[in-house]
Amino acid sequence: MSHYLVTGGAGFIGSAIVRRLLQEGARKIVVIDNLLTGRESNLEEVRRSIDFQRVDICNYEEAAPLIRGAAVVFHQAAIPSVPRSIDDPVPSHEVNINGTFNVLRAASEGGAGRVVYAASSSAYGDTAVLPKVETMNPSPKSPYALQKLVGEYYCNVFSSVYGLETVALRYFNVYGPRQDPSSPYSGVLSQFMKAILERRSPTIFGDGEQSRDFTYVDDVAELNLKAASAKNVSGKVINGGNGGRITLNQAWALLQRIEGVEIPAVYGPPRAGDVRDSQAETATAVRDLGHAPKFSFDEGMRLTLEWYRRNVRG
Ligand code: UD2
Repeated sequence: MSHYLVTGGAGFIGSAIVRRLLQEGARKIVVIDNLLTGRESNLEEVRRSIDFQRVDICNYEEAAPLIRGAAVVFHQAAIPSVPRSIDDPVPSHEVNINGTFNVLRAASEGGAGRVVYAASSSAYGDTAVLPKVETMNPSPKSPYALQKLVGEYYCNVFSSVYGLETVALRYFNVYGPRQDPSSPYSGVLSQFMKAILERRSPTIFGDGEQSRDFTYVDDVAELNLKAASAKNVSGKVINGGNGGRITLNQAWALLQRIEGVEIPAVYGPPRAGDVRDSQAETATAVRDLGHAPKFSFDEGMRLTLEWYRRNVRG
């Protein structure tokens, strides 16, 4: 029986894909994760329904046999974070470029059915126009953005040259339950959630008027499943966003309103490599994948905050 393979399946997004696959009745799911940023606890209640392998995608010899023959490979393993890639570019280069190459090579040589790749909206950089459309020229501003873009190009080349089915989904600032708030490189909303529950000020880099198209993790998991089965999409790049645009000041204001507290943010210097504004054009996902996000920002934030309240110690 052919299987689903999720690289980075113990991570925040990968584990959401694993859960969604199980809901759909998937029988055989193999998870590859080196547990650098992923955690086995993210898979706690589904652990016995999957085959978890602590393997690094940079180790081709170990990863390739697991990828061989997969019906679909959901390639989520990565070292994320723009500032992390600036502070320490070598590991993210290794994993995001060479690791992705390994996954594509193993999928191609091993006859896998399709690779769905976690690309990033950071590839756009600062565009003159919003929302950002897939036909715009990429303009990466950080090592991370460039690495993720190289992965997209590799997907496209593996599709056209080797006939491997690939789809690249450009995620737009994914947030939700299980996003790890503990590192300075963690996604901003996870850090905001922790700060509000601890009743302390978050740090906002810049004036807080930069905006993001925050996308709820369950919508991204659903998008992945649609991309796994859609027809005539091989080699394509498709935005995985919500279609809206929220400033950091608005996001922090919403959390204060929900909690009924007033805690001013602390403002610091803007971050190197940051994109100013980000918003997805979602028409391609609707047209090619039949996907439209379900979670409004307000709903996603409330669900996420409840999860952090129950699961993250202040
Ligand atoms: C980028 C990508 C996103 C995803 C992510 C993975 C863009 C627009 N988005 O997210 O799609 O690939 O990388 O890491 O490129 N900030 C604060 N305080 C904090 C932390 C962050 O103000 O404590 C600011 C930060 O300066 C930025 C915004 O919040 O302006 C979002 O930062 P982030 O690290 O959550 O995500 P971002 O946009 O780099």
